[in-house]
This record gives sequence, structure tokens and C-alpha cells, in this order.
Amino acid sequence: MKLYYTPGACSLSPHIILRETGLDFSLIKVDLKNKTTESGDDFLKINPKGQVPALVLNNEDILTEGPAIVQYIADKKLDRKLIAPAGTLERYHQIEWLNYIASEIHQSFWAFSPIMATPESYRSTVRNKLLGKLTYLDGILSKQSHIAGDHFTVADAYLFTTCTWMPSIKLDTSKLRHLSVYLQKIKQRPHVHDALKAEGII
Ligand SMILES: N[C@@H](CCC(=O)N[C@@H](CS)C(=O)NCC(=O)O)C(=O)O
Repeated sequence: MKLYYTPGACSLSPHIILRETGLDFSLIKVDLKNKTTESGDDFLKINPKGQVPALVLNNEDILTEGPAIVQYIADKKLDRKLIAPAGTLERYHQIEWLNYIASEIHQSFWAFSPIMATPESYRSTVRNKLLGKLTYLDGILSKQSHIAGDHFTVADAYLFTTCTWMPSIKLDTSKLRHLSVYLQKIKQRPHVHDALKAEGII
């Protein structure tokens, strides 16, 4: 499989999951501004939406959208328990988290993208709303070790990825103690560390 990624972008989440499964994969870096790959190819031919992540499967089919990609990868190695088997209630709760992170956390960061030129007044509103959502997550993490329960899943890889962007938007997260301990714990997982290193983030 080939993962199209941009260092530090949301493609970090499937990158982590690929490493956690131990499956064979290669990485292709994408310049999101120019929509080209590291070898100068047109990325829009891979994903016409112009966004990472995109995963080229072994049968050459192409899968996009982070939440779909991580489920596909994790399903290949169910014994790693990165996702619960399809059809179980646990699986639907994990999808519930993936959707929450995608629509409520990930999307909040768009207001701070340099290409958006969002007015500061709006950014300030988004910052406050996001802080409220992260406070909710902090409460969940005061009661359980991982966001979807008692062990690491695809939802943790995604949440961790989005939380790496917090410092760049000047969010005061000093009161979010449980979230902070949780993020440190996720960062110390060997495969997470390797993914961050491979992307040149640490
Ligand atoms: N709905 C997509 C969103 C992916 C996304 O937001 N990708 C960002 C990087 S984190 C991107 O490629 N942005 C460049 C652009 O939209 O032009 C998903 O969940 O995979």
C-alpha cells in the first residue's frame, strides 16, 4: 500500500495505524500548495479533492477520507485491536468517535489555516468552541485511559494527530490535565514515535 501524506497533516493518523498494524507500506510526500508529489507528479490524479490522506491499495484502488482509511487498515489486522470487528456495538462507538473528531475537532482547525485568511474575531469564537470540546474530551479521559475505552484504537491516532496542531493556534490548554497526560502517553508509543520521526516532526 502507498500512503500519500504531508508532514504533520491529518495523514499522520493513518500513518500511525499502518505502523501499528505492521503491514507493508510506502510513503509518498505531497506538496499541498502545489498539489504535486515529491517526484513532481500531479496529486490531483490520485485524489481529485486535492487532500491528504490518500491510500493506494494493493489492487491499485484508491481510498480517501481519513476515517475510512484507518478502518480499512485496522480491519486488515483485527488481532491488534485497533478497531473492533464490524457489526459490533464497540465498532459503532469507535466510528462515533472518528466522526466526532473529524467534524468537531479536525474541522475547527480550518479557521486557522493560512489559506483561509479568517478574521481574528471569528478565530477567537472558534478557539473558545474548540476549548469547550477539548474540555469535554478531558472529562472523558479522566475516567478512561483512551478515548474509546481502555486500549489504543484508530480514534486515538486521529485525536492525537489533531491535538498536535493545538500549539499552532495559541489555545490555552493548561487546564486540560487529563488530555495532556494522555497525549504524552500516546506520543511515547513506539509506532507513534516512529511515525513522527519519519515525517520529520521530531
Ligand atoms: N475530509 C478529509 C479532510 C482531509 C484534510 O482536511 N486534509 C488536509 C490536511 S489535514 C488537506 O489536505 N488540506 C489541503 C486542502 O484542502 O487543500 C479527510 O477526512 O480525510
